[in-house]
Amino acid sequence: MRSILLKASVALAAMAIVTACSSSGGSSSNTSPAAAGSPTSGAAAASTGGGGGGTGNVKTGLKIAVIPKQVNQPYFDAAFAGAKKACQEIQAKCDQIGPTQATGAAQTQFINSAVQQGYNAIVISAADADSVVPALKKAQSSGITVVTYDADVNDMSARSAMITPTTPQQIGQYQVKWISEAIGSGGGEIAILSAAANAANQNAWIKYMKQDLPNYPQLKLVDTVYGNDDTTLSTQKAVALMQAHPNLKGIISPTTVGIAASAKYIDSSSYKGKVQVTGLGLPSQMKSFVNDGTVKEFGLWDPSKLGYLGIYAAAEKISGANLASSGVTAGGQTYKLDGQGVVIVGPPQVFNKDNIDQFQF
Ligand code: RAM
Repeated sequence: MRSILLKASVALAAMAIVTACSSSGGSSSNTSPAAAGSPTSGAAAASTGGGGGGTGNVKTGLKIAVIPKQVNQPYFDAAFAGAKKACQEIQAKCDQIGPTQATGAAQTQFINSAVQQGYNAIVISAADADSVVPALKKAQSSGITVVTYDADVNDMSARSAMITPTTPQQIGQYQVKWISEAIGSGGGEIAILSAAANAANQNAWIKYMKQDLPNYPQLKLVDTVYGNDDTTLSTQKAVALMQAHPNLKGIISPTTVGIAASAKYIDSSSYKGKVQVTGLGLPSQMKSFVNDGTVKEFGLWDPSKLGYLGIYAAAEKISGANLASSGVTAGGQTYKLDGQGVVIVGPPQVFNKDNIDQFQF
């Protein structure tokens, strides 16, 4: 594993130092400003055993289904790489199964089939915060442990824990700050291009963006549209935004699919330099747009950590842990659950011209 220490100075968190890993699915260590739910080291080291894989406290031989919002999506493939690493460590069989369209209805079929196929656990990023709940509850009543990662369900009784990358408030506020910096002091109209209208993660971030916008009186939010994490639809929505709002100065897209689609379109259009784009993206997909100046700054986290912790949370629960009191122990760290069963992995990472080439995911 090759590690590179990178500094990202940001206004909201004084300094975040992230160790970026080049190996697929590698877990990276992370020192972050103290925050609720952030990892603590300690007893964890004893229980995550070394050597022959597996951990002292976790059953081996488990069968775990990882259900992303959609398959063939680089963000979720990166998350699954982390899941696979955890599964190797605990000697579990781990499969990524899921739909090509990010909808709750399509995911429900995969939840039901995971139940029929005898998986011990489902680790899921909910494409729709409500519609997958009945199937997840049915899975739980058949004895299957459910953990959400990346995007939660609205009914917390439908899962044992939720692995979230960073606090929704922080990630909402960062995105407003990035678009403000990209547009400059003159400000102007901005719009949001999101994923699905009922995606809990994007909706939480948008809520906090809206709460923060009064701190930027020079910015005016004129529209919020949904590209459903579909590249074609996201591109169409971005184009429609610019046509409907000729004075638009910026797009915030809090989804790796939407930001890449918007940046790609703007890069080769007359909007380049006129409409700024920021949000949440994968460095591997955004590199060329940052290096040619279409995108100045955006952010994310290491998706592999979500998969890695999701597997450990599920395996520890199955092995008898009370996650609410013990937390989730993975990679030599123990992560506490908050009152809603949510584990916060760490701070976001900001990407710009100075550092983007050094990230591999
Ligand atoms: C997309 C998905 C995912 C989200 C990222 C930022 O890949 O919507 O749920 O967390 O963007």
